[in-house]
Amino acid sequence: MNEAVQKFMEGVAAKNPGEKKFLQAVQEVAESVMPVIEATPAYKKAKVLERMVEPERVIMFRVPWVDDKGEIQVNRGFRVQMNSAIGPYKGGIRFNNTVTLDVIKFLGFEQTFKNSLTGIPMGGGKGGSDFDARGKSDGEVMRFCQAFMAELFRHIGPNTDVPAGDLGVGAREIGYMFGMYKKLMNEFTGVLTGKGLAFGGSLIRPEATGYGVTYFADEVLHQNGDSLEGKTCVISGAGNVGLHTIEKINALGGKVVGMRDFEGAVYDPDGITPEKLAWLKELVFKRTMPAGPHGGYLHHYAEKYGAKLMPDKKSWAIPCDVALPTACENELDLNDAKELIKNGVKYVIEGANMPSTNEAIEAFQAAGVIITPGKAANAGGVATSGLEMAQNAMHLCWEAKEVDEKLHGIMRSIHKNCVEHGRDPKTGKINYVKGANIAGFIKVADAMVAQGVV
Ligand code: 2IT
Repeated sequence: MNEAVQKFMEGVAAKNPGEKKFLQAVQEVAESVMPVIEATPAYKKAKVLERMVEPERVIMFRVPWVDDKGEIQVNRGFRVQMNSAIGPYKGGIRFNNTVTLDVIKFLGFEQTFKNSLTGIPMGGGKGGSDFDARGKSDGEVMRFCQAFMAELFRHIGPNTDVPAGDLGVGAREIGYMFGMYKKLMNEFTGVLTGKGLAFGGSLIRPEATGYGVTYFADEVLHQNGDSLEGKTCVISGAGNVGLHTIEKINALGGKVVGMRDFEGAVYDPDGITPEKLAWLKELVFKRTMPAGPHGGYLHHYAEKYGAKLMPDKKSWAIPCDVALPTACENELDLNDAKELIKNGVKYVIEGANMPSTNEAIEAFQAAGVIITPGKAANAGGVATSGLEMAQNAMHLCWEAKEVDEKLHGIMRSIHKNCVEHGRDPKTGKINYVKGANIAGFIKVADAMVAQGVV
């Protein structure tokens, strides 16, 4: 770590004790942007990075609700409004038992740079709760969402802060939260994205993150004179991002042979074909349908299609050309990186937020493996949320083709931006981590300088 970064990180660590994930996210960005700050007196004088690591506002609240047995449950709610320099706060809501203030702060920090990269005017924010929908009835999920919104509604709005989904928050949860917001405010506005199509949602929003990840992968491979055609790919989380990534990889001629859920990995050397994927989507998405528990888990897939079940294994044990982490932060550590490198991986395209540890990133880069960060590669989700906001503001709906083309164009432009800011002038090699951080940073920093000390 260079001296300026080290000094800066000591200050951030002292102010945010124990917030390991937030510090990890900040360090990765600080290492990339410190040289830019040192070379730009206006950024240095305005203390842009010192301000960026301090959320504009943190809201933490009690969420009491009554379960099916009549017992009172108490969860904790969060909304971190990180940075509004370039637009209203924008970012998802995560419902998962791993959610803490540290997690929401790291996600809000990442979101600020990601949203900047999309080119759409959106600031950074993130929210969530330690509530976990697994094992809860539909009525319980609804009552929890209503209780969560009964506090959150006073802090958000279509021009203030526009939440969306993340882990554990899909169409069902967004619907219940939107209903409560509308009731409390007596106002029908695009205050959330990822809404149902019948009430202001955008076509392609459910598919957008996974499609965007694949469009980005396609650009990266082309930049290297390569293509997805015939490539062996492995994802991790088989959720909304993962399943739509498989769909688009199939469409572009690649083959996905591995994925995982919390029970372990599944290896299907023949590939998850469009037919198998259709069945798998039913299995996974039925789990979050209203009216009771349905659906199943990956072991059902393994049983049905004769794939190899690898209990307690990560998908990184499966040999591949392209690895696409699509689950959650720090799901790919140094040991996983070593195994992937040993097995000949060429590209790591991050579909999740901060899935690789900083040590894993260093190992990939040292081995000449191209790694592209989530804040660039998975930005298609929030970009399409931005397109949903635009449609809501105009009170109209675009056709799927139009949204998809816009998404594709945005992913191309993010890639171009990463290449421009990540290319080493001496070797010509592209460091996508550096490129994404610098490109995302400059826009926010310029806006902060222009707006004075606020
Ligand atoms: O991590 C992300 O970019 C999201 N969860 C989507 C955020 C959004 O506002 O669509």
